[in-house]
Amino acid sequence: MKIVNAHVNVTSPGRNFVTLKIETDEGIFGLGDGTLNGRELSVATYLTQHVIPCIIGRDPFQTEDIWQYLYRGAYWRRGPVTMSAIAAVDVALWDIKGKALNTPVYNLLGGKCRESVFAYCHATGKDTDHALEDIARQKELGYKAIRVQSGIPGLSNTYGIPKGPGRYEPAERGLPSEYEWSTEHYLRYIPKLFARVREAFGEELHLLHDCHHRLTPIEAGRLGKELEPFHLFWMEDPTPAELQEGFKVIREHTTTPIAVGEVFNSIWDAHDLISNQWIDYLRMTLVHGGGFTHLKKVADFAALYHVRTGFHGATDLSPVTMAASLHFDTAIHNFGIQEHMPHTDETNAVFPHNYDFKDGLLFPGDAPGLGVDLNEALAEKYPYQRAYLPINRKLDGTLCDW
Ligand code: EZ4
Ligand code: CO
Repeated sequence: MKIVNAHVNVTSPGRNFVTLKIETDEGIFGLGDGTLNGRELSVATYLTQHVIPCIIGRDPFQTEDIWQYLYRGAYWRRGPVTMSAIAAVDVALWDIKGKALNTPVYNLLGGKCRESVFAYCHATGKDTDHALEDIARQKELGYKAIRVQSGIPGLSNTYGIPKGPGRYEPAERGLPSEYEWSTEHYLRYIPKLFARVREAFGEELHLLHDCHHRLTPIEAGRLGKELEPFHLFWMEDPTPAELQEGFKVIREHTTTPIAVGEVFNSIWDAHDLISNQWIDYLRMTLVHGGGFTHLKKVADFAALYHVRTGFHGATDLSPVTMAASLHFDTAIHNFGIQEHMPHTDETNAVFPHNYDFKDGLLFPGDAPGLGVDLNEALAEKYPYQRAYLPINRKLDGTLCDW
């Protein structure tokens, strides 16, 4: 089998998505996601101008060699644009393999380690009462694990908290808006929030929390320690991870489990975090982490150190990545949990898929390949629109970490 054609689709059914479609001489095609929030067109151009011409004529079954060719052959290694582009190719090739062999991709990765994928969702509110109401709503939908975020008293707006009614989407159209941040206000409030949550919902519900990289290691240590009585499933992205040994400081101060890595794109972002056992869950995901071929190696390495996966699953990862993630989650031994932020109806119509949600669990479906398609005629009705994540400033105007 040979790759005969490939093209990039950019569409915006509510938010932007970049999808690579690879076609073969046997009429089988595969899909890969290359969406990079706020930098979508750079991946689209990288693929169209620099990658697609190099893969035409190759055997789509050679996923390892093509991965190495794109990673080592480019000279410039790593980085979110490069690794998202490589991921788009890699995931599309595994989709082709599955379809050619008439089997779901999870069977190619190791087969079923479990029947379903444990998922967590988001509950948010502008204050504690509204957060509690949203938790109740999410529980009704069947979720047994819920990430809880809330507006912070004293701050007029906070990232992750919807400004109005309707479905929340982190990327906002137009140029980046600006939000407020104060670590002092935040650290005073969050332990009280979780005390109220446990009081209202008891011990059984799994609770998660995302710090969005805003704390220093010692501040994260303090927060983790104060949250210990509430037994969180994890505390996410406590501090930016460029300095991996920063997590040693956090670890020395708290037993609250730590998750990090939604912005990672290579094992070299996580090597020290994993091998020193400074984290419990790795959030690096297929689309930004080089696809199945790289993530499988990363997950196997993490398994040696008792680190489990907790893939990023926000709406900026397309249904192609959600499908791919569910195959991966199903097939690896050290799966931990999968983030689930459902896409809009418009997005689901552009990407018809076989995966399913029921009672807090996700199911990859049994269709050959990934089990996800792209309705290109419908996608055309939603042209790209500039959109960015907001930026965050401290009350004195200093720009925050993300
Ligand atoms: O900020 O997906 O854990 N989930 C998150 C998300 C991210 C967005 C950024 O692209 O932190 O809300
Ligand atoms: Co996060």
